[in-house]
Amino acid sequence: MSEDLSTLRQEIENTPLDAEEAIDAFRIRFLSRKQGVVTALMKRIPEIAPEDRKAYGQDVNALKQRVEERLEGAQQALASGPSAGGGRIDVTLPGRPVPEGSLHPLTETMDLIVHVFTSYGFQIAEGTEVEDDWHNFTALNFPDDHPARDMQDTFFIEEGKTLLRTHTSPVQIRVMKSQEPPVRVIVPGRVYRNEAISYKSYCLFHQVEGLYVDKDVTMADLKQILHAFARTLFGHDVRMRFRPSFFPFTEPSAEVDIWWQDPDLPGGGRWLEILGCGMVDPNVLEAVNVDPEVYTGYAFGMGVERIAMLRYGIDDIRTLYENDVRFLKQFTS
Ligand code: 2U9
Repeated sequence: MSEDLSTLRQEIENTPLDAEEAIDAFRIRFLSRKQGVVTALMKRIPEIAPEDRKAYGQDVNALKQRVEERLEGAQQALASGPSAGGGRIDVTLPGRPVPEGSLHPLTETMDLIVHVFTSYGFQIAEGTEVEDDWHNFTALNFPDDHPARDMQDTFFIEEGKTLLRTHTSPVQIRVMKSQEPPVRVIVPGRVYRNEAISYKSYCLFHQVEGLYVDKDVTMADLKQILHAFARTLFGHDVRMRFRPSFFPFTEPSAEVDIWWQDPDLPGGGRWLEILGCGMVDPNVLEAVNVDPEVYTGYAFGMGVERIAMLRYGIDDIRTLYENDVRFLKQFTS
């Protein structure tokens, strides 16, 4: 008698006990004094190593108890259920647990960010991860000697020609080339940067960028939409500030910080950067044949990892890429 206890446990749980014959067969198989499975397992006790004997005995007892519970439940169901029809279900049994999966924290965060903007009328646009230099840099007003164009910062497939996109902005360039304003798109996707790997940076990450180009789009529109976004992600009372900054593709440019309350910090908290934004630089509009005298636009961009790390209190970006189930299980909703 060498049947593995967990196989037996499964058999005990899964055997249908919906008829007299099935119940009898089940009782004989497990509890018969002479050749029952439980008796055989008990007889094995002397062969078990002394240090394992106690645990083994407890396991066998638990197994026996489960057999008895199932028999009792099945008999009750048979006695109380309708006699016609044959198939009876023991509704007194606890349900079998179904292992539950969950969304990766990055997927969950990305979906939430995209949802905020689609609910304001943004269309989702996506593109390829391999791009050319013109769409990734030139059209976005990067000067020829900008450090991002360096091999140190960008993964080139063919130097100066094809590359792994360093941001999702080339997608907006392609959208603007293919459709007249108004353009209102949100662009989620994976991007690559040739950076030293550490707790705060990885060679790939995810961005969500947005672009709105139309007549009379102003910085006030940008502030309104980003405030709505911050409220959804960080709570209705979120405090935010716009801090002047610089990007080649926007003018003026700003970085947005939120107030992170933490009683352990001097001052009760600190400002944390969550995204960058600005009004689309006229040079960028010209590159895609949109007249900057007629149209204006705002744009913003954020790193999804950064937002997910803030929301969940994750302190090392690499944990988002290791797929350690013990880490991921914490995000089961
Ligand atoms: C077009 C025109 C303008 C997208 C923008 C940012 C500001 C920004 C960073 C946030 C953290 C990149 O992931 S990060 O390192 N992004 O600060 N991105 S404005 O501007 C555009 C995009 C497309 C045609």
